[in-house]
Amino acid sequence: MNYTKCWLDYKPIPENLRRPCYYEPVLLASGRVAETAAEEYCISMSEMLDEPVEMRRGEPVDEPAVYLEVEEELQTAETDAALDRQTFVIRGEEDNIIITGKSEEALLQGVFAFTRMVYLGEIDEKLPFFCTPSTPLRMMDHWDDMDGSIERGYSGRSFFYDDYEMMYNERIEMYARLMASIGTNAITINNVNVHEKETFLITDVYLQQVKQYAELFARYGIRLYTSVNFAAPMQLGGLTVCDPLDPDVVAWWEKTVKHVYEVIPEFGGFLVKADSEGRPGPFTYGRTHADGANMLARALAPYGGTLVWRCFVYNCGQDWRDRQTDRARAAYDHFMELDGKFDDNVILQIKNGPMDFQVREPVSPLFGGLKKTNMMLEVQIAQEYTGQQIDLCYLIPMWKEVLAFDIGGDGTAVSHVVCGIAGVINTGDDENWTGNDLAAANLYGFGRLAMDQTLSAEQIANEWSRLSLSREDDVTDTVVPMLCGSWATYEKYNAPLGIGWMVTPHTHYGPDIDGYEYDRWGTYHRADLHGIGVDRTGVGTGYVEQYNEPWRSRYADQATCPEELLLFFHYIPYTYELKTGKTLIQHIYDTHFEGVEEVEAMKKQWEGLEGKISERSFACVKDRFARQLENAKEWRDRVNTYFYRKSGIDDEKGRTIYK
Ligand code: GCW
Repeated sequence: MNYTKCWLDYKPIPENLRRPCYYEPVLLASGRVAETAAEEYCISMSEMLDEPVEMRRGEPVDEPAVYLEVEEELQTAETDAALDRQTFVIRGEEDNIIITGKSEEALLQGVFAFTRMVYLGEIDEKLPFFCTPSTPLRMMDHWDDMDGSIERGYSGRSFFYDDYEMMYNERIEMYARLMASIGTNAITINNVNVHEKETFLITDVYLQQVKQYAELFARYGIRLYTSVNFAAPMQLGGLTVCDPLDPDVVAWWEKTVKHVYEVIPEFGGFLVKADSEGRPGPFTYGRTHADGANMLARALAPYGGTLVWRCFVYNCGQDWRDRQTDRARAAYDHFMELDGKFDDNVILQIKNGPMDFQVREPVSPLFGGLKKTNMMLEVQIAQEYTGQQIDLCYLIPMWKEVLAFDIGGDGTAVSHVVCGIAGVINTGDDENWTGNDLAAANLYGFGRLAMDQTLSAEQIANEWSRLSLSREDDVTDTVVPMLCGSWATYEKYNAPLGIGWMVTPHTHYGPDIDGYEYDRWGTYHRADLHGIGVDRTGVGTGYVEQYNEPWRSRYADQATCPEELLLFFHYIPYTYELKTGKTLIQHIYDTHFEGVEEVEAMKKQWEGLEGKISERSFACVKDRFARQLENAKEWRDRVNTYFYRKSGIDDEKGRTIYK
């Protein structure tokens, strides 16, 4: 086996955590997913109890037992039907434990929750345990291409594809288990940039292999989606247009979708990137994104399919001289006027921020604007701009901030307005799945947070560390604070105060302060000899006006704008005094020196774990920290030198800045 089991690598548990009932599981339900629940129970408990555990079926027994059951009539207070079906309960009854799901899928989630609690020694404290997931749709988006590469992948090659073939092996099965164990219920198996060969995924060229994946995923309660090429009718169907209102185009999609469902009745639906970064879309024909999305949604609707449509639509051919066009405005400007025009089975997938997965961005105002449209949040588990799984950057605190953000300005948080969360996944065929072992905490945490948004970032880090690295307190005590502080550290040595970018063009790892400054991507910092930042107030690009109050006014005023976003919203002189009493330039110098010191400290702490965790994990992360330190130094020195040269202002503390 050339891959690890991540957080499912259960070891024997101490005697005091064992109960007689664990040895006698009884399945009182039937069906494909219920069988998976039984299987998962036996795999995990056999490892924990260090002896084979076998499932009984059908009848209650006299001895203490763990019962796995499905009760469709289970009473809950949930009003959302999709969520209600996903509810499970784990409770003790005399010497028995009963895991009840409202559906087979919910039972499976109950079993994963139960085995985790057993391993973590939480049964006494947590039972009875009721769970209705925080959001109904919890999706992983793969940016895997069929040649075997992964766009923005930092942990090897695709384990789905090699040289335009779909692979099927034990690793794919392990993958399905890992995904289900953290609550995933939808997976998009190919990149949103759908290239030539991938366009055929929904045709007989690949459908039998896609079906194999779909059936595997279905056993784990997961629905399979594919990204589709909006121009497929032209590429595959020989049509001259892909105009969403053209009857031949409509008919082509209807026929294609019908066939997909004939082969794969449980197919989830499509994910679409249209009119974005060179992808085809409805704009070519003067149609709206609602026209495009609804056309596909109507083809899917008869079969219960869902159409997920991305809002990452902006002008990527901008002139840097143009100060009025603002990429940050684009999603809102394109989609607000379409509110209420999308069919019920369309979900708009909106990136957390208005730009592109930077280390710090405000929350996308679209979440506070759209009122009559289904929305889901898109975050990037893959660390494209946050260290590429070389640097440690635990993103759960960021995602929690986004979900909790009062986007309505009236107490309506992002979490209240979305019906799902999608994560651009960070896996590849590396032995440890995620390149850096610690990057798996983001994958695990994404799933856990999507299931239960009441969990804190610390709780999730703690669970992950104990499940994946070691149950010993000294490991947890080192790893949890390290994870939880790593986003702040990364931010310190990167682009300052929300301005973003400053990365090496195209690869996006390492600093290049002006790398995108004169480019076409709309990502400018506008630094000159006096100051830096983009004026997005009413006198600037007007972006602030997309927010509800109080944010609009708060962001518009330098005095009330949260300082971590100051340069995102304002052009600020280097001598401007921040709330800490430091000038902006001194803040830039200080944070960049501190960032490197913090990486040095993490590296040292990690080295103290030698012998306490697996040698493989230890060596992997040790190597990553060494590379992170190099990267952090490069950021520090380039950023500090750049701003020294622009401003001519010395560091108050006289530290080394290369002049
Ligand atoms: O962040 C950018 C990436 C592209 C990606 C795009 C998107 C899949 O650099 O690689 O394309 O976002 O989200 O569509």
